[in-house]
Amino acid sequence: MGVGDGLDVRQVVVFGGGGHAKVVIATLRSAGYEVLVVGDDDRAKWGTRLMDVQIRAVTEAVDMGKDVFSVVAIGDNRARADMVHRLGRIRWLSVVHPLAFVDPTAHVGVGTVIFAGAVVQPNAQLGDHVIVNTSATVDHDCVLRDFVHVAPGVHLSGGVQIGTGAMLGVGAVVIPNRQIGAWSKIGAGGVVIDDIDGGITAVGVPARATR
Ligand code: JB2
Repeated sequence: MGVGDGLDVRQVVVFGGGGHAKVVIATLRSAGYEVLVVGDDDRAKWGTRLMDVQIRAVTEAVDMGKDVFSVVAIGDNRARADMVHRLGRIRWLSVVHPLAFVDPTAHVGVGTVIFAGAVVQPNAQLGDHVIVNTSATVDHDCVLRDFVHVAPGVHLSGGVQIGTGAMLGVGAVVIPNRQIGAWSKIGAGGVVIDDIDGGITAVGVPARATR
């Protein structure tokens, strides 16, 4: 995780103050972190609280967080990537819920969050700012590039490769060794049995591209 001088390793700033941030905050707390502040662009939320944490403007949260770690907690992959790029040089934290299992041989990138009930098997490689949502499973040798989101209950068989920014909806399933291209979306409950190109939406059983 990279600990610098004067850095408080148990405090975290969260960017994004919606539903996904609630689960990120709960996960951080379960893992023993304290959330200092939430940064959000929505003025209507400034001064309100999320899970008992004050929401402030993003610039203020950046200021408050300069000596601690941060996580971007926005579920939408493009919006999360935009926020990460906008914030620039920040110390990103990755967090694993204590009730998730991540094999020690798996790689977990910075800013990545792994929620309760998730399982990440040997030699899986998770990039930066990935979301492995509640009870999703990522089997051996899977590769998930940066900004991927696998929603609750997704099951990835061994050797699956997911391109940057791709999104798999709730309960989607991918059979072994298939590839899903960057920024594609798989609809909830979709079953992927063929490779999926980048930038498309595929739905159904088996998952097929929508027009
Ligand atoms: O560029 C942006 C952006 N910048 C800041 N796009 C979007 N969509 N939101 C942005 N935000 C802030 O992130 C918004 O001001 C808002 O406070 C928050 C997004 O909150 P919302 O509740 O709309 O979405 P979410 O990402 O927290 O949760 C969604 O994704 C989760 C994975 C929901 O669909 C959840 O149900 C889901 N579990």
